[in-house]
Amino acid sequence: MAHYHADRGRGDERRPESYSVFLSNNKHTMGYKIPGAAMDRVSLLWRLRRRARRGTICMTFFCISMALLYALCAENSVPVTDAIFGVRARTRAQPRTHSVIKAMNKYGVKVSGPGGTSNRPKLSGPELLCQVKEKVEVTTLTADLQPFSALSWAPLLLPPQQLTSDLGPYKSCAVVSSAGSLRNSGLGKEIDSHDSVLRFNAAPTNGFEKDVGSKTTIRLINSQVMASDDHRFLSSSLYSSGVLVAWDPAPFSSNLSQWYNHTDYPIFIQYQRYRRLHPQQPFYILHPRFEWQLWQRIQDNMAEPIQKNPPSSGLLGTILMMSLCEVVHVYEFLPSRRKTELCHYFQRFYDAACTLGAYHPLLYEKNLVKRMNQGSDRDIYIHGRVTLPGFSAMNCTAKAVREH
Ligand code: NCC
Repeated sequence: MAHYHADRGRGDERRPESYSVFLSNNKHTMGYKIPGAAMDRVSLLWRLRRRARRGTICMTFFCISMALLYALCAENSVPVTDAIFGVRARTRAQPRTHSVIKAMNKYGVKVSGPGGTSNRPKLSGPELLCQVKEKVEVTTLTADLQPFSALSWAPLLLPPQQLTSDLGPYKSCAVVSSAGSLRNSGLGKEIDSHDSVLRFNAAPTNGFEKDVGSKTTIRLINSQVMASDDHRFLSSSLYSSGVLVAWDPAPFSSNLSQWYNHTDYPIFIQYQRYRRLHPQQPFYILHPRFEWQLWQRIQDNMAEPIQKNPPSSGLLGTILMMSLCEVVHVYEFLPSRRKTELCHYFQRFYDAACTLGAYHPLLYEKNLVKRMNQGSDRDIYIHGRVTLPGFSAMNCTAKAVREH
């Protein structure tokens, strides 16, 4: 047995058979005899010990791998099951990325007004609502505006009237964000019960009716969607019904001619192509003044500098609907108890920045909407529903605002 301990001490990896041979060879030289049954017990014990050792090594390896996997998934906001089953993921916006985006000023934004400091006056909900109503003009491009009036294509293709003259007024409207938290919401019927429903970009209804409904009155699309091949904007049936409204981030202080020559994405080229293919479908383009006036409202009412990029389609669409409707319900813009890092309800793609913002000042937009909300906090928590009054239903006389 002395050999047994000595060998074990050296970490001998001999198989049990060779170990028995080793013992049986030695039993004569060592001058004592190990009985057959005892030898079997020793060899069995050895086998069990070796198996246990292998098991421990495997378990350690497995634990280290799982710990690494969990750490990686946590870092990238990807559920571990999705990582194992190979779901497409994307890195969330890291705080450092966030501050880099905040420092960027691609559109030449000139900061003015009381915003960005903590000593600014904090407005009440009704004051905020009235400020937005008074200072944000929801306008769209018309054929009579410079430089369009001088362009051969524009009088034929751009609408002669403002969107707010052609559409509405509606009694009740729904704005359906594209958030992943709409999944399993069962809000479809409630959303469809509104007179008018606004959706965004490539958000589908087919296959998601139970959660997001099927009615689409207006679709607000950014110029990136119009330009990217992935979205097949010119041919996909997703865009071919309802009213289309497009927007593109313009330089902060540019006039329409400067923007026309320096759009972020080729919005005007795509617009002309689409209008020729679908001449009957109403299609408007937001005046860029709208996006920056709204940006100014956000910045003026925040205690810190916000991203110098236009608001997201979500807030643009919400304010657009406030100019057309008596009451507006916005779904899952302020996340409910279903809050998730799933970016969109229609894609298995995880990115916290979709909800919190990176490029867009989304967090601040949500703060503004939370302060303007006239519904209960419970409505937000349970249903992800915000209630906003339409501009036509607001009484913004100084007395009315004071008394609220
Ligand atoms: O993702 P997006 O937005 O199309 O979503 C529409 C609006 O819903 C709100 N939203 C969305 C997801 C989420 N988890 N929480 C939310 O609150 C937002 O208000 C959002 O505006 C956009 O604003 O146009 C945006 O578009 C996408 C993208 O261009 C389109 O989806 C087409 O692929 C932008 N994503 C990227 O550029 C990668 C996104 O930043 C903003």
